[in-house]
Amino acid sequence: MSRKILCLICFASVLSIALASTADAQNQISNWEFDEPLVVGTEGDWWMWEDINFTGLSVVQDAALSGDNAMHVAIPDGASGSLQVYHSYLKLEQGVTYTISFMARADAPRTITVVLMGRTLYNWSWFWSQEVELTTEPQTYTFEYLHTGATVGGTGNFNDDIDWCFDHGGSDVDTYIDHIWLGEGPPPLPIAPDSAHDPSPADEAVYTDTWATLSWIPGESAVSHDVYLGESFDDVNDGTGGTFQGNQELAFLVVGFVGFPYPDGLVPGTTYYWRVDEINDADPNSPWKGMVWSFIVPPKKAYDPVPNNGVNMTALFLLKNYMGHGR
Ligand SMILES: [Ca+2]
Ligand SMILES: [Ca+2]
Repeated sequence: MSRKILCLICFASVLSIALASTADAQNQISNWEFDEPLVVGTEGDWWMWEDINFTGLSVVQDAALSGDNAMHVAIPDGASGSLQVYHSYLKLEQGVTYTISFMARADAPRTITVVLMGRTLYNWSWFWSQEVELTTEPQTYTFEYLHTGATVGGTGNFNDDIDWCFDHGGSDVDTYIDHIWLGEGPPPLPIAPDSAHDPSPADEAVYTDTWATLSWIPGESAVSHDVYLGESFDDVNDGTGGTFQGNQELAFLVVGFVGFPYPDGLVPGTTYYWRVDEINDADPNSPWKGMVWSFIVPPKKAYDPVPNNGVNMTALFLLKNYMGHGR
């Protein structure tokens, strides 16, 4: 394994973390929905061993997994060394069957290896491991493991405990992971996000037409949607500069067409930013502010001018229905 172990062992001496204490005591993974800030290293439960130029772990919205937040493992393009992301302070009791489950997707198909492992005191034992094929689609992976050996871990001491490891070595494809479960019995169902998600055009898409149907999957509790659109990230993020396009019940908005925002058409060479806040006045948590998404309409010369017929037909269909002009 990595030469950084010694360093981590040093860090470990300052740790004093009790095992999963409060909510979800049945699940040994803390912050397993990533709704709390992700603390990596000595102050938290998440760790990395890496020998590539790794940019880190973060919590992101919009991963379309469970709830509004998930963990993003961002790996620089071209990196191909070892990278292990892991959660420490676990315990495996003799005779217990554990359910091991998580949701994940990747920017492109790739393999990761999931391992329940021990370190120094347990002589680098792999108690359980499974190779998992991730795809671009969110999927839930669930396994069972009967721990027949002696009880291990659960000491709260970094060097004595058991780790859950996501081994990302050998590929630079980013992953998104969420809803991680190690418990006696299955995890609860994933949580539908309250924020708008799955934008179309996709975030940061190159969009070659001058009108578009902006659409999204509504949040679980949404009754209506506040839509913001403009050419400034900050204005859209802040809801300033005339970017508010109104509150609506439909989960799409036609733009770049007469009678809609940007009636003269989207302008080639422009990046457009948009955001959808989900609204339900009966829910005290409303509004659920959305991520700022963007798409770019490229300069005409640089791209094939043939329009995307699929997008056009969809837009036309929606527009006709929306305007009440029949089929
Ligand atoms: Ca989550
Ligand atoms: Ca990458």
